[in-house]
Amino acid sequence: MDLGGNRRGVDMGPSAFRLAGIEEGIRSLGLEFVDRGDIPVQTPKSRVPLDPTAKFLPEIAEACGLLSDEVRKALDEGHFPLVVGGDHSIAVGTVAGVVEHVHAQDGRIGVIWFDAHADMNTPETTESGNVHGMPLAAITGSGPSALTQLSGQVPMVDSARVAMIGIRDVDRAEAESVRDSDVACFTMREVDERGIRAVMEQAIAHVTRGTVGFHLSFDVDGTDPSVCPGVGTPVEGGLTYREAHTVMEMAAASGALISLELVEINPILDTKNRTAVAAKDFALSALGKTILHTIRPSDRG
Ligand code: EXY
Ligand code: MN
Ligand code: MN
Ligand code: MN
Repeated sequence: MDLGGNRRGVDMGPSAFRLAGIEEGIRSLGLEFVDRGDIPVQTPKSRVPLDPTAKFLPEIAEACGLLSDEVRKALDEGHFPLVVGGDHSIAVGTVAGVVEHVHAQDGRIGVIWFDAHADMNTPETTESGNVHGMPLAAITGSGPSALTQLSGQVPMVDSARVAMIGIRDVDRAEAESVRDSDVACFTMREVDERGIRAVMEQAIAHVTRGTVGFHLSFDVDGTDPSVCPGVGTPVEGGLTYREAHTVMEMAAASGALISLELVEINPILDTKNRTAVAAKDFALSALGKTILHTIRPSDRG
């Protein structure tokens, strides 16, 4: 879902992901696959947004409401929701659906936010007015009201149970919001210094403390643009292909991954569907495909 927030094209992300072979990949893991189709997104009546501080918010909120119902239904039916965007603003819908399902059993969830960006702007702090820079603020209760009310719970997720990984591009006012929140923010500097395994170990411990599990919101622009070039807001110096797989493999191995979304795949900015193919491979790692399935790690010293 991309309502012209920053670049056209992410609306084709789901098609590119299907073309990348996600169904075959999932079936090759011996898992069932149900394609629940695309969420209809209203085309704005005008390309000029009503509110320049939260562009196309009514259309985004409506689509997130539909997405939330679909995600909750999938979980109620015992399925694992794999959501593909589409703009990162869809995360409000995905998380709302997961929260509604889990709250029905008195549970709480954590969130791992894999991204180059903090996505914690609000209409008051944004420099672009693009809602894809606001979803985590909405999810933790400080974003645009039309989004925070989605699940009827404000905040949907306790910011103390959120961990961001890959952060390297945060706006000035937004950085204050991140600092003032209880979100655990693992920037690329920490990945460089401590390694992705140590960061992911701490992130998983953080988001599973007192929760029934976690949602993984994977913005493909968290990887380096050389890995996923087809994104609307690329930022140099991201995670490598193997580091991204490590994140996914550790999420799978944790046994606490409740749901996954992959967002910001933009085929018109891509070459040879590379970004959707990489996203498909990351998704399969999150669903349990690791090299361990085929060989044992060398335990020789
Ligand atoms: N912080 C910038 C803004 O709010 O416009 C850039 C946000 C990019 C968001 C992409 C989806 O991760
Ligand atoms: Mn976007
Ligand atoms: Mn994002
Ligand atoms: Mn991003």
